[in-house]
Amino acid sequence: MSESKTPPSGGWGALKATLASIQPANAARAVIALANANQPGGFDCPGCAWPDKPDTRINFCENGAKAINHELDRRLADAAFFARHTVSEMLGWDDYTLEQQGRLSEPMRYDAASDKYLPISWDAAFALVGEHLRAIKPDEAHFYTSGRTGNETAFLYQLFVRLFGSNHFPDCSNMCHEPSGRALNASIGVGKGTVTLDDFEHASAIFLFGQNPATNHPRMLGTLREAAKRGCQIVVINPLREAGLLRFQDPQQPLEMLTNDATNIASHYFQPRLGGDLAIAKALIKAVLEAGAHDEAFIEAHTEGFTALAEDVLATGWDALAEASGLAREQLDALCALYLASDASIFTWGMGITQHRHAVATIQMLVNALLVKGNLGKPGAGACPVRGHSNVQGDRTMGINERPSTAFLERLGKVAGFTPPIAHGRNVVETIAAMEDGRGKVFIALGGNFAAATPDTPRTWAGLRRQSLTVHITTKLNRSHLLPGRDALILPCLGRTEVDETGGMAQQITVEDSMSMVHLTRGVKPPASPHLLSEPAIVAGIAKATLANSPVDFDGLVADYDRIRDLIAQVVPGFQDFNARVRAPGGFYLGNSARERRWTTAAGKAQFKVHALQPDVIAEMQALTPHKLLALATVRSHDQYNTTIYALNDRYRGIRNERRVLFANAADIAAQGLAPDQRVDIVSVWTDGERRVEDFRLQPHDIPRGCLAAYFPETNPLVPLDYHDVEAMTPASKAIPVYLVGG
Ligand SMILES: Nc1nc2c(c(=O)[nH]1)N[C@H]1C(S)=C(S)[C@@H](COP(=O)(O)OP(=O)(O)OC[C@H]3O[C@@H](n4cnc5c(=O)[nH]c(N)nc54)[C@H](O)[C@@H]3O)O[C@H]1N2
Ligand SMILES: Nc1nc2c(c(=O)[nH]1)N[C@H]1C(S)=C(S)[C@@H](COP(=O)(O)OP(=O)(O)OC[C@H]3O[C@@H](n4cnc5c(=O)[nH]c(N)nc54)[C@H](O)[C@@H]3O)O[C@H]1N2
Ligand SMILES: [Mo]
Repeated sequence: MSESKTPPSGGWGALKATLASIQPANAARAVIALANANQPGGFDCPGCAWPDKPDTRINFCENGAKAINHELDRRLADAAFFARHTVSEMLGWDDYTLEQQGRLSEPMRYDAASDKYLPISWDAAFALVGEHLRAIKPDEAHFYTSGRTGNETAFLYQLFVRLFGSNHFPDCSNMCHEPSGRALNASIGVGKGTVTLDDFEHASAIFLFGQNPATNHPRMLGTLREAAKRGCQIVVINPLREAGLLRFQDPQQPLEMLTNDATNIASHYFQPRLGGDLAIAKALIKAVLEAGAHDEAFIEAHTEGFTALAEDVLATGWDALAEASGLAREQLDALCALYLASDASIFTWGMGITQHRHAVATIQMLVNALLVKGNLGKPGAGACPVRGHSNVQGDRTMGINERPSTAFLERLGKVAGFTPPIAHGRNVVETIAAMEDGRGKVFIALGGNFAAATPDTPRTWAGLRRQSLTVHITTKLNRSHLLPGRDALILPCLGRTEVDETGGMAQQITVEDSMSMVHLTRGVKPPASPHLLSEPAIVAGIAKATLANSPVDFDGLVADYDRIRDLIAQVVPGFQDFNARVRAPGGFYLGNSARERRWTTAAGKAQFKVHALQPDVIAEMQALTPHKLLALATVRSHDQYNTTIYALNDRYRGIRNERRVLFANAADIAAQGLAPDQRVDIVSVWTDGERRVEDFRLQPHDIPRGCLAAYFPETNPLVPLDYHDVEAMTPASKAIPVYLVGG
């Protein structure tokens, strides 16, 4: 599967790009910082949630280096900068330009009269938040969280919000792995992945569904490389042929670099249509059943619902499955044969699976496929949702959850001495609707870029502008800061790479990776500005200014984060002796009940879940328009971190210096009477009308007919707010029904 003309992923290209991401004036700081990335006594790379490999000297990748170097930015978006530019002017800049303005350096308050942000003291800023929050009902405020926030801040934040009286915790997970948590919890009793790095050393086949690790989790390629080298089958299921998954040169392997050698990663590559994965999972099950290869002893001892599943799957014809998957029958057979031949399989998945209308159903079908072969709770096998943000999993563990369990709330209330609200709160989609129709009045964001990351951009923007107060706790300028409510604050915080001396001592925080390892992280660089506060200090400041007679001593907690950890130890299961255990080298493993074949579902067994093949959204919407509809997936380029645009290239897909690119099958381009490189508008079709983005260049790509891909956030105006997973409400941004209009 080697495509020898294209350079491998990683390798010298990655090294060159790593060096290019360092600002020359910043070289010494950058090198020291990178040497501390994912090292004992250093900081956890803020890039992604892939676990650290113990005892590795260089434990970062090209894209982690970009994340670190952008945080170390020496430029400052300070008061003088804000004095020069109105908010309306900056709203006209692109995301790349906003990111280039450097680190936010002091608290700023929006002044509507001049349309500018003006400096404000920390005390006055906290008082302003307190004033606004005390003037409304708890139900009228929303508290967003992005997944960079460490465990201590997350815990403190949810404690404050629940003392205030709300469970309105929209978070980036709602747009990301929410369906994974939902699906896994119902199927196997735990909402997290069941594998550890060690399993990758014992699998006979690893199936990668809908993810692009060469860009989004480059250190995962090191793990896959090791597996490929010992003969493990690496099976990719992805409509786009992602060059980065074909061959990889490991920048952490000097010999491979010097000899310019590379390892083939994908041994097999299948290109279904967008959303074809539910049918694929059903096909895998059908093949196992027809071959009599199901693990009867496991099914009998550990599961419930097998008969119903088997009946449903056996009644579904092969042609229907091939048709729904978008794979030719022979290809589907070949894929099934690989699963049959493997005695220990790992399924990994990313946004290509979760951002669909039937994401929960698809994930549960993947879990069914693992269960029928007993591929859960044995070495080299299991489920591996590959998380995004470096602490997105930890934030959930800490209680950033709009649907908290009653057990969690009871413990929290008992330990902190109050009665937490029990009504479920709003997720991202519900929050946008509430802000738009006036139910929401105050919006507070702990990190992230709500205005750019969310669906249906004009509606989100209208909602933000309708707020009486918007607050962003943040490191760098982004779109969300430019959509102020009537009152608005930018509260700049320390980044993870920076020394935190809150309370006059060097503080550390903790994070949890995608495989449930919890460990310490400590900044090593001097802060970008002396006026920054740590995230916990900002949350405490807001809490004190808002809550009268709080039973919690927020000042005392932020004076020494060990005290926050002591509180966490009493509330969150698995964190007993937190302070002691997290100080062990490498931290500790939280464990996973399904991995031990303990099923914490209501029935005490793993659940087979039956789901029919789902009606095709594109066909459904076709009834509403005479134009020929195609399915559009919104994906990341190699040079972006979600809404942060580092540069305008997408090396592995051959794109340079542009972002308004639309990847399409050459035959579709021709069939539409269009030509490669022609500029087109993209129009999405939904029950409530059409949405449009303009001026995209058509780029022929190896992608099935009927499927398109383009980058987000530029395409977010196309995603209808109520087009989302039917259960988890994750925006379905991987299969938007669209037609093209030639320019
Ligand atoms: N450098 C960098 N690293 C990151 C991020 C970043 O933006 N930049 N973001 C972080 C975050 S928050 C996350 S969640 C992860 C995201 O990491 P990924 O899950 O890799 O995210 P995407 O770029 O959305 O890529 C999705 C992949 O799924 C494929 N795909 C799309 N639709 C389908 C489908 O229907 N079926 C199948 N089988 N495949 C499909 C696409 O072709 C693409 O290769 O990365 C994290 N790491
Ligand atoms: N169409 C489409 N939309 C998507 C996706 C998609 O695939 N397609 N992916 C979705 C996914 S998976 C996710 S996770 C979301 C991401 O949504 P978000 O998490 O909201 O977005 P990010 O771009 O990661 O946030 C970047 C901002 O975080 C702030 N920041 C960075 N570091 C820190 C820090 O240490 N502390 C604080 N307080 N702030 C910091 C900076 O100001 C930066 O501008 O987007 C979602 N949106
Ligand atoms: Mo994500």
